[in-house]
Amino acid sequence: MASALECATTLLGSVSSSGQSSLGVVDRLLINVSRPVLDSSFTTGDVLSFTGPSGSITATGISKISTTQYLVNFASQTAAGEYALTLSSDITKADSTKLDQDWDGTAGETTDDKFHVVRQLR
Ligand SMILES: [Ca+2]
Repeated sequence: MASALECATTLLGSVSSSGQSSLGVVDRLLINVSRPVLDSSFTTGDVLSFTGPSGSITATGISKISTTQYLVNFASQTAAGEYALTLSSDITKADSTKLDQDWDGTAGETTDDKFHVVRQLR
């Protein structure tokens, strides 16, 4: 039984050496998972699709910040518009269960439990 959001995201911009964000430039997506993720279970292979206004974007790496926070890294994007990310339900949590994005109690369903999100860059 799931009651909490499994994943949520935020688009993050580049941070310069002075610590300032450059507006209109993004190169990372922050993924917040509601429960800890098993080490090494979240990889670029779990990024099923990632597209922006200029087309397909390649995830260059996954960085672990904590067991519930990961960054999807990609080449800097500046185009305003929609960015859509789909993650595989194969991402495994520390309790060995997979994602249950539709909260039906059955984890890891190939279609129903994919994580899909659209974020706007303005
Ligand atoms: Ca499910």
